[in-house]
Amino acid sequence: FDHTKVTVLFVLGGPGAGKGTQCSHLVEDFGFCHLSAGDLLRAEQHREGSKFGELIQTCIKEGTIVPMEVTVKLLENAMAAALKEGRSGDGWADGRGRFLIDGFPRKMDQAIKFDEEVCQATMVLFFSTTEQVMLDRLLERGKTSGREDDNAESIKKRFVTYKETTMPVIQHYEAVGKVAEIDSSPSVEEVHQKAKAIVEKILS
Ligand code: UP5
Ligand code: MG
Repeated sequence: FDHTKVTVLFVLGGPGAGKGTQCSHLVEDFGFCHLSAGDLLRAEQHREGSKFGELIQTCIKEGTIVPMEVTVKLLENAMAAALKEGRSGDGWADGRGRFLIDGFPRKMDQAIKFDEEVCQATMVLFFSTTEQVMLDRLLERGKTSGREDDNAESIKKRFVTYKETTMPVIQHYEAVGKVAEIDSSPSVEEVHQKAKAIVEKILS
């Protein structure tokens, strides 16, 4: 696809910060195509014939990062498919699209590869809150989510990876003025209103 015709916002934040929830609202507001790297990996994990099923399962349970080639390819394919099938955001046509890429890049090598091979993101929406808030949300969700990583042991490991590996990515984008930080501790609706105002500005 024509990489100059797409607008990409990365959506980052710790495990359970509310990335997916806020993305759904922003899709309604602005007609983004929402792609969650974690969701794409989980779909690939369960796809019949996938070579990566076991690898992905282990990484997700251990809270480590799946090798970037796998994730970047899945994202690129999903973007291409969305553009081709006209799912690249409401009212978008002729190869244009706007994407919310959720939970990615969470390691520096992914950021560099995506920059070079796919396109440069316009901004990073950074949903931040405390570990306690994230823990409470994930344990609550874990009662019904069926996610293999929504348990106390995996959550602890996800927090470590987030701090050691993903925070440097956020700092990298901060240094080039591309981070909009949003406190995601308040209610879903409050966070949504703040996020909406920020995205309005970015797109204008
Ligand atoms: N909730 C949300 N907002 C709330 C609010 N304001 N007030 C009260 N409750 C709120 O929300 C989590 C829960 O909190 C929900 O129950 C929600 O209702 C409630 P959600 O919106 O799902 O949060 P999100 O930030 O999306 O949490 P998620 O668990 O999806 O984040 P992770 O970043 O941990 O998970 P992801 O799916 O992105 O990645 C999973 C794993 O995949 C990673 O650990 C890694 O192993 C692997 N991965 C890679 O290897 N590479 C990648 O590039 C990406 C992922
Ligand atoms: Mg999510």
